[in-house]
Amino acid sequence: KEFKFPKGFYFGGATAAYQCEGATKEDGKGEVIWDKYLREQGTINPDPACDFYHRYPEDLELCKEFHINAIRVSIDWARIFPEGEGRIEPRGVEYYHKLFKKCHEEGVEPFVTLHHFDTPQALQDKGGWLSQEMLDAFVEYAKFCFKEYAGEVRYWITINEPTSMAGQQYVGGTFPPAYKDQFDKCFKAEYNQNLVHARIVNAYKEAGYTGQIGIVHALQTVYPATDSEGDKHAAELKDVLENKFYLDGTLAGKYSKHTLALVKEIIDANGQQMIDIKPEDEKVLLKAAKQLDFVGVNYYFSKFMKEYHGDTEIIHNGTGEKGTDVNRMKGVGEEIHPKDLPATDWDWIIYPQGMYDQLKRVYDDYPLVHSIYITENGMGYKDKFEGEDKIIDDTPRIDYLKQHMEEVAKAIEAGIPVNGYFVWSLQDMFSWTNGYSKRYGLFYVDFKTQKRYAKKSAYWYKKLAETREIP
Ligand code: BGP
Repeated sequence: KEFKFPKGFYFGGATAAYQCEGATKEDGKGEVIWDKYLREQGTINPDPACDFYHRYPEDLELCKEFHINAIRVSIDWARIFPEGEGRIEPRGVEYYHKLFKKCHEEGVEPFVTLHHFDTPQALQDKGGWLSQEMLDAFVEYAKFCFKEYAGEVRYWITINEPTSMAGQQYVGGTFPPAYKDQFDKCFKAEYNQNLVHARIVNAYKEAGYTGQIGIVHALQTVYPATDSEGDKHAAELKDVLENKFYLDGTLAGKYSKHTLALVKEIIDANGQQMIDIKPEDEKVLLKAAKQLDFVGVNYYFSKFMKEYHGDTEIIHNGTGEKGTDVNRMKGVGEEIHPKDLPATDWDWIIYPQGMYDQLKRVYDDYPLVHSIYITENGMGYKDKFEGEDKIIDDTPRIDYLKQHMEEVAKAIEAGIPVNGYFVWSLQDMFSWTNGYSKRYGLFYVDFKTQKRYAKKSAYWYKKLAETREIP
């Protein structure tokens, strides 16, 4: 019998404020870390992106037409608090009211993220995730949004992919302020993100709102390259760095001894200072983990690890020139690319089974978890526009989505409570470290005219959402 996704399952499309809104200087919006960074880099212009700030009605109408019944959007903190705290900008507040209203008019449920990589610059200047002021300001901003948009937003997400944020800010050097090899600061930032997330969840629950609140993690499934003890250990270290420290903190509400031992091993190997774990903080974490309504899983690729003891060397493939990616970390291990596995042009290894394995691990290892959404999954591809009258053929993306959806179906059949799926991304927008040529959308955007064109994958997705069966 054909598998059918359950009734009420969300078939969504995902976006993020800074990647799609454009209008970075409009209506009193404050600066975020990317404004300064991208200006200094001189490569990617965040304006007008796909002009979602003005064109959201059209995109939401497309959602309806294609049976997409949910959308991930994020609030740009600096539209509401231009300095991150204190003064409120009413035009920013009003914009999101209009956006949510339109979502509901079109029957598209908004899943709203409070922080999707766009820290206000004023708070970064005070130390970003490492500063208490930023953490306190984040709680205030969250409380403001809960109250202001109560009744309009039923699904809240505290932070999008804290791991990408901390890892790329302090170790990889590809997110502003672009530090490298600072594993101690990376883990400290992660510790603070877990804690502030927990404070926000607790505040939401204390205030008695009836909606749901969750967090979104970027999870990469990590496998050892061979059966050797060294490779297995490298895989464990990588898993702690990328996944487990967050999963423990937010889903168990407690860091396991094993997790902390591996964190210490990574920090020690780099000659840095182990972070402090405070018992009073763990109380806050546990309280939040018990009340968390859902966890969002962003899954794109898996990693295969080899033992490595040299210095850290990270070369980011941000150009789409296949085979240029290098990632070996001191105290962790080296990523290898198994020859028999396909990869995208940006060297992201395509391994659908990693989706199932990851979902199973989240559900089996973290018993407090009772609801999961796939909050991002998709394929970066160099889509070609061949004329107004031709449908953009993105068959490799359809194959990717189909294979991953099959793994989601397998997970549901195995009793794992997956309640929705969001394609990254709804429409083409820019990619933080890769620019506008790395496209993910179901809808192609001509960035000059801002016209939208449904790709072949959009029609495939429509059929899926209509029939709840994988075409
Ligand atoms: C996630 C982010 C998204 C998005 C996506 C694709 O990490 O939450 O914002 O960008 O990945 O990644 P990239 O744009 O680097 O290809």
